[in-house]
Amino acid sequence: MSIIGRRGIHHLQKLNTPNIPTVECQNRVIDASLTLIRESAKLKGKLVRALGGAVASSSLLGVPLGHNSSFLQGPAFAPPLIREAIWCGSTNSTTEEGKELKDPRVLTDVGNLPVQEIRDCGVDDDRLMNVISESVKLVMEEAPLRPLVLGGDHSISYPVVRAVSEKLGGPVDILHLDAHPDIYHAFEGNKYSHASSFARIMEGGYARRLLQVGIRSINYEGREQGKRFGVEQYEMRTFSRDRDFLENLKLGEGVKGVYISIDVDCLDPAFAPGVSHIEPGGLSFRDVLNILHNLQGDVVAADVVEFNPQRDTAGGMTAMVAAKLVRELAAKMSKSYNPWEYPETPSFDLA
Ligand SMILES: [Mn+2]
Repeated sequence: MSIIGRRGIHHLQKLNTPNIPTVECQNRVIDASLTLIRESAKLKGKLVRALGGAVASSSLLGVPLGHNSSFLQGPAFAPPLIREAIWCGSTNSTTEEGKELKDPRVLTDVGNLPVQEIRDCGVDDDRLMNVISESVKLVMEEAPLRPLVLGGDHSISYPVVRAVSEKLGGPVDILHLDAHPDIYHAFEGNKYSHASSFARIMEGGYARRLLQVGIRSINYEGREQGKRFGVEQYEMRTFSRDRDFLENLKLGEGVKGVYISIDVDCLDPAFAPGVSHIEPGGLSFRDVLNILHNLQGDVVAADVVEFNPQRDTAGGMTAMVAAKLVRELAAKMSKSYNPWEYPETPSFDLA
């Protein structure tokens, strides 16, 4: 038998043996995944810098991860549906305060981190979380790009915030909109659970202030953990009293900026039924926009998580809701030197 023939048989025998991924295999897939994000971020960074005038520019990074959910894993499928809804022809591409999303200086997209492929070669969550952090840093390397991360379940906020804080060299203030505080020490034994991400963030010292808004599913441990970490928890049952304060927030002064994490279930399920954890009594969409629009602070990064397309209405209502949150966040994050360079965007602010 020829050498080629023997190799062929050997190869087939290998395929027939149980597939035990090696560290070598994992390294290759992780390298390739990060190369994908690095090159994409370089391209978008070059484009934005070539157009000129932007000091901060939002860039989408999809992290399709759903396995750290305690209930349903559908959020892994969210990023492509959010993107589709952002550009849905039923609405125009201008944000409420007048920024043009088709301008790459406002919004670009570096694509998805291939989470499934990384997990398929046996990478565990200790390493996967590091890879997510690395991908966020690669986007931040390409100034003026700032990461606007599409989840995924809420477990991704830990590696994302960690990366932002490490890259900027200090803590940030976090505005966290959610029905849940996600601050269990661990949930069902999983320290990376989507119900524990803010415990990891606070332990790591990545946040100076953590404001949780929209909370209406919180137990004894959630309140105790909140006190332990000095979290400012604004519960829905007192929202009418807190509204004026929350609609006039000023954050991020004296630290590296503001991080905004939006769990779509902060909204009342009447506005956003496509979530894993339906919790009545939430914020209206306009409440959330008022909080975002009026917030004073330098938003250095953000995420929109927990949209579950498998629970959405047939018309994709929650996809549109998640997309509008992303659009308005993109407008909030992007800033320009020269407002007059954006003819379609008269209200570009320098804040
Ligand atoms: Mn939640």
